[in-house]
Formats: sequence, C-alpha cells, structure tokens
Amino acid sequence: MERFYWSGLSEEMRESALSRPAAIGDDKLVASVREIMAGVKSGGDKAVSNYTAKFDGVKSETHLIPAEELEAAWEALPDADKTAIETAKSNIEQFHLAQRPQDISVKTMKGVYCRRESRAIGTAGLYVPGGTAPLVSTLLMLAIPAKVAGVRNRIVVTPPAKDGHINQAILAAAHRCEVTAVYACGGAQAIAALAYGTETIPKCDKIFGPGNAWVATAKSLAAQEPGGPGIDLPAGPSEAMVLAGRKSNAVFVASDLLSQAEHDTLAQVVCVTTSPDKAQEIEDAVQEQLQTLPRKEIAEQALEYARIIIADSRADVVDIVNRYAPEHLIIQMKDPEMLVPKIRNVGSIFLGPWTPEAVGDYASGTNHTLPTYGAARAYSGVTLESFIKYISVQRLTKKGLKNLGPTVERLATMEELEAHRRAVSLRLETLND
Ligand code: HSO
Ligand code: ZN
Repeated sequence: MERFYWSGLSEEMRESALSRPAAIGDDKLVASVREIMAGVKSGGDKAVSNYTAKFDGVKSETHLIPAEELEAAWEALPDADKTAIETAKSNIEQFHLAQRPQDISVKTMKGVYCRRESRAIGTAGLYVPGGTAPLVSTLLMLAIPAKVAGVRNRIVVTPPAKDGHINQAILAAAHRCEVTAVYACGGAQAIAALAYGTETIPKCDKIFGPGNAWVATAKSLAAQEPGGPGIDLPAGPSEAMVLAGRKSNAVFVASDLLSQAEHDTLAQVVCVTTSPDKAQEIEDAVQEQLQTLPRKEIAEQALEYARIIIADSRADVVDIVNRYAPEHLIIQMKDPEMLVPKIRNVGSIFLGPWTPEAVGDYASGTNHTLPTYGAARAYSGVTLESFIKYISVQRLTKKGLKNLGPTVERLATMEELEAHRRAVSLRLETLND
C-alpha cells in the first residue's frame, strides 16, 4: 500500500493521494459503447445475441429465462442458502419499508392548496453483475425495494457464464423476490436493450444497478438521450475507506480492506490512521490475509492502488473522508458515533469493530448499491425513493385565486407573458362581476 503523511503533502499531492484508479468516460470506451448501443437500437434481440456471442462467448437466440427455471432453481437451493436469503430479504424489506414516503399537503395561503403524492415508476431494469463473482446480493438489493415501492415490471438482466448458464442462486433469488422476468445478457448490450427495448426485452423507465466501466458508461449514455431512461447513480468499481485508531484491531481493519479489494482489480481501498505504528501493523495483516484468499490475484492487483494515509488529527481524518467521498466508510476509531455528524460525503457508514462492511453488502438491511468515484458528493445510494417519483397537485378555491391572482398577474407582467396574465385576469374579472 502506498503510504502518505497528510500534513506534509502539498494540495496537489493531496489530490493525487486521493485519486481513483479506474478511468470511466475514457474516449475509446465511450466510442465502443456508443457503437454497441446503436447496434442494439437498430438490431434488437439479434444484435444482443451477437454481442453476447462476441463478449461472453455464449451463443443463444433467446435471452428470456423461463419462469419454471427460476422456480426450479429456488427448489434446488440448499436449505442453508434459502435461510440466508430469507434472513437478508426480511432485513432489506424492513429497512426499505420504513422509507415509504408520506404524502404532503400544505395550505400555502387561504384557499390555495398544494400537495405532493408519490407514484412508483412503471418499469425498472435491474442490472445484476455476473462475471468473476455473480452477485446474488445485488439482485436482493434491487428487486426487493422495487417490489416494496410498487414497481409493476421488475426486469432483471444478468450476463451468462461461458457455458451459457446463469448462476443458480441468482435465479433462485429472482424467483423468491418475484421479479417479472430474467434475461441472460449483460454488459453495454444489456443496458441498451433495457434503454430501447427489443422484441422480447421491455423498454425501461429507469435502469438500476452496479457494473463495470462498460455498464456504467452505457447507463450514462442512455440517460443523456432525449427521452432516455433515468438511471439510479454512477456505480462503478467498488471502494472502501477504513479509519483506524491507535487501538483498532489491525486484523479486522485488514479484513475490511481486503473484502473490497477482492471485488475487482480496479477496486480501491484506502486506510486512514492517526497512528504510524498501526499503519505498519495493518499492512502486515493485509499481506498475511492476502496469501490465503482464493481471489488473491484480483485483490493483489487492486492493492496496487491502495493507499494508507497517516493523519495528525481527527479533524484531518474528517477532511480526508469528505474530499474522497468514499462509497463505504468503516470507522474503527474511538467514539465512532461522534464522527458521523461531521461526515458529509459518503455512500454508507459502518461503525465500530463489530460492523464489518460485509454485513451491509449482504444482509443488515441497508442497500449496497452506492455511489462510487466521488459521486457521493452529489448522490445517495439506492433507496426506496429511487423507485418512486413525486408529483405535485394543486387546487385553488375562488377565494384562493382572489388572494393569489394579483401576485401572478404582476409576475407575468414582469416576464411580459401576456397570455399567462390573462389566464388569471379573465377569471378574476368573472369573480368581480
Ligand atoms: N461491496 C459491493 C457489494 C457486494 N459485496 C456484493 C459483496 N457482494 C459494492 O457495494
Ligand atoms: Zn462487497
């Protein structure tokens, strides 16, 4: 892990100490993704099949997985796996159910009534990554809130493995979470299919889920098109920042750093500590645990971008967190709760030694679809509200228009929009008769 002493760094060096490895938005990548998307837009299912053959090495005419296959996958799942899915599902459901929005109704003036009501979006496209680690938990994190929010069509896409199959646990969880349909396709072509619709894959109103640079780029390009779908947030390669105090358990800290590093060669882990001795202890623990990890090679590559930053004070620690805006923040320092109010930019926070980041990834109840790459400065992670839109409704009584009308007439005159003024004046005249 590259080591930095924060107080000795210039502004420029601080920026570079907190820079990210992955290059989203790279010109060549954008051009390739654009081409794939145009291909799917004009070629539909056939184009999706061609790209699936090209990129995933899987030949198949159809992508829809029959509902019976989903049910069979659930039935065949070992009981212990079923129980784990049920427990995670129950916790995720509880936390997202509690997020149901309240309608708002306000009388802003006598006779002027304004309300806000919520509506679920109609069709949600849910991207579940496959690749080296098929993420059954991502299916839970997207499908459960979509259902709780009342989204009618919950469409899952997920890339097939080289043998053409989809991970059985993903299919089983899809059945248990009652998704509308699962399609075996991934990458930019799957996002394009959700954005434009094909003969078999429905066009979606909003696309959700994390993915590699191709998926993230396709999502943002789709969202930029006129009439294109909404997207949840820019979620790229995973990242974690761990804050370690003088007395923190180096083994625990190392395990959290590695649990992010094993995701992706482009994942980034950063440890911030106020203790140089602890920094060494943590680095040693990382090396020791790394040796026995089945995904050692991936984690090792990710560790090339890993940083360990030594800060002089808790105030500097907070400054580092807010500058970096990590997807996950694990606080293993004294009085972790005291730091929370000072932290502005982060996806999700994990407090104390008994809250490994992995609990939020799977089953505590919070959502693991979180903003990466500093997007936590402007975005929240997926919540129930991500699946909901708000509409406003207003009603004025005669008295209300008498009260408010002159204000609107005046403002319309200021903007020189005569038709607007008249829409009020004509009515007020009838009231004066
Ligand atoms: N840490 C990942 C989520 C995940 N981890 C899924 C394990 N499975 C991104 O937040
Ligand atoms: Zn994870």
